[in-house]
This record gives sequence, structure tokens and C-alpha cells, in this order.
Amino acid sequence: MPPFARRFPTTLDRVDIRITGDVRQPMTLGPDLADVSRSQNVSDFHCVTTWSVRGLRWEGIRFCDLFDDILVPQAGAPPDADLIVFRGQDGYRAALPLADLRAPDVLLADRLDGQPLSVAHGAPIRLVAPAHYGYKSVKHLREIRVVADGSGYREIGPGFLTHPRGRVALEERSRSVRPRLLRWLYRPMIPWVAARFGRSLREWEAGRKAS
Ligand SMILES: Nc1nc2c(c(=O)[nH]1)N[C@H]1C(S)=C(S)[C@@H](COP(=O)(O)O)O[C@H]1N2
Ligand SMILES: [Mo]
Repeated sequence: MPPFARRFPTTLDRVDIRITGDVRQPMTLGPDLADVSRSQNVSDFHCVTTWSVRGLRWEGIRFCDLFDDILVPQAGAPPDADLIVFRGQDGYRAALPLADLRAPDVLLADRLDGQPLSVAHGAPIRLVAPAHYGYKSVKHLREIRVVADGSGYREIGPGFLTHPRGRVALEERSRSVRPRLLRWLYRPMIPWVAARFGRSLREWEAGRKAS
């Protein structure tokens, strides 16, 4: 989304994710993630603005395995937490109900199509929730916040443009704007957003090489 298209991660070579919120023991996930069993799947990816990519092979750790094997026993997260909020190194964030994140195709992915994740697609590690619009799949993960009661949670940006679940199959593009209207508004923005993201990424890459 536009405000984040010009910000890029600072830590690319290692996973460094803080576990915060309603936990007994806040902790940091790093190399110990290697102990969680790995998983892979092929899925389609749908941005809410109407572009899609088919047949992506993601590899990483199932969110449900991370939650049950580390967040509950080690961080003391409530097994019946309401929401999980994901935050990226660029400040972007999105939340999904824990129940949705338990789907077996929801991964913290560090590989895409057999390669380590690129910066463009979320290095060093990102969320992938294929049943939900792309805006839920937070890239460059920095923080996972456990929320016991999500009733007061506000999404980033204009709240009416997001949906608490954002399921693709039900066209949950927004909580209040009709999907047909949004399709019609979003579609012409795609080339502009893509060009701006591409330009920012090239500038950032050139800046890294120079320093
Ligand atoms: N950290 C972060 N994650 C993000 C975004 C972002 O700007 N920053 N954009 C979201 C949106 S709107 C989409 S459609 C997908 C795009 O993923 P891709 O760049 O791998 O295609 O990432 C999502 N995750
Ligand atoms: Mo998107």
C-alpha cells in the first residue's frame, strides 16, 4: 500500500521477531525457529486491488505449529487468543483472527519457488495467508502481537477499507464498501502503485550498494 512502498527492511540476513502483547513472557524468535518442523504448499495470491498470481510455492513454518509449539508453551500465549497482529520492519501491520491463522496453508514463509525470499516479496520472512487478501500477508516480519480480546483493535489506515477477516472466497475486501465499487476504484491504480513500488525498490537497492 502506498505509504509503505517507500520503506524497506533493515535486517535481511536473519529472522528477528518479537513476541509481544498478552503473553506471560515476551520473547524473540531468531535462529531457534529452525527447530520448528517445516512445511510447504502451493497457493494463489490475491491482492485486494484485483491482481492475482497463481501457483506460488511457499516454504516455511506453519503458523499453527509456531503457535502451539512455541508461543503457547514458551511465551505463555493464551491458547484461545482472539487476534494476532503482525508488524513488518517497515511499520506496516495487519491482524487476523487466531482461528483463521490455524488453517494448514498459513505459513511464516522464508522461501518462494525454491529461492530465499527476495526483498520485494518480504525478506527475511513473511506471513502468507492464501485464503485472505494480500494485505493480510505482512512482509519483513518484526513483531507478532498476541491479543486476548480483539474488540478494541484498529487496523492501520482508513478502517473501512480493511476487513477483519478479508477472505477472498467471500470477497471480504472491506468492512463497509461494496466489493463491486472497490474493484472499479482499485483496478486503475494498479500500474501506478506497481511502478512506484518498483522505482522505490530500485532506489533503495542502489543506495545499499553505494553505502
Ligand atoms: N511489511 C509489509 N507487508 C505487506 C505490505 C507492505 O506494504 N508492507 N503490503 C501488503 C499488500 S497490500 C500486498 S498485496 C502484499 C503484496 O505482496 P508481494 O509484494 O509479495 O506481491 O503484501 C502485503 N504485505
Ligand atoms: Mo494489496
